[in-house]
Amino acid sequence: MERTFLAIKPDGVQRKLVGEIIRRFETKGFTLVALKFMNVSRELAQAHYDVHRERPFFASLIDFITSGPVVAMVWEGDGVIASARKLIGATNPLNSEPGTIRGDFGVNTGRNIIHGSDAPETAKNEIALWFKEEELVNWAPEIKGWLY
Ligand code: FUP
Repeated sequence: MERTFLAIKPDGVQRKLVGEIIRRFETKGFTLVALKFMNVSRELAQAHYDVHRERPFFASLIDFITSGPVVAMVWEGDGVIASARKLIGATNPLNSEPGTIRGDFGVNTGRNIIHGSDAPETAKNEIALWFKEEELVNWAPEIKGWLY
């Protein structure tokens, strides 16, 4: 079963959107595999955003993600990587549709509430970067037979 890494960023936490965001993934039908509320070290932030290291916004990206606690999560389900990206909405808030998390709650490209892995390889790497193997909870909700 496919897994993805999601993180509610400091703005999502400060704006009390944690419950609302988790609700969207639960009600869609995905299964929570791991969750922790944590401060992000600069080392972890830099490793997470390594692909953006040469970009002009890299320093502000690191400052932002380390500015307050985040909710790091792993979710599981059929097609969860692409589906989560759809539920999250486009990076540029001008392109994020109403009904998506960014479309409903965000107006700023930098402060865009939530991160979601963009592909299977990234998901695998991000889950391994943020979580230890023993923090991933293997379980199957009883409702699963009604979804898939
Ligand atoms: P996303 O996958 O939608 O989170 O977006 P990216 O991986 O392309 O970008 C990662 C983060 O960099 C975004 F959350 C916001 C930030 N960013 C900027 O601040 N400016 C840009 O021009 C592009 C991205």
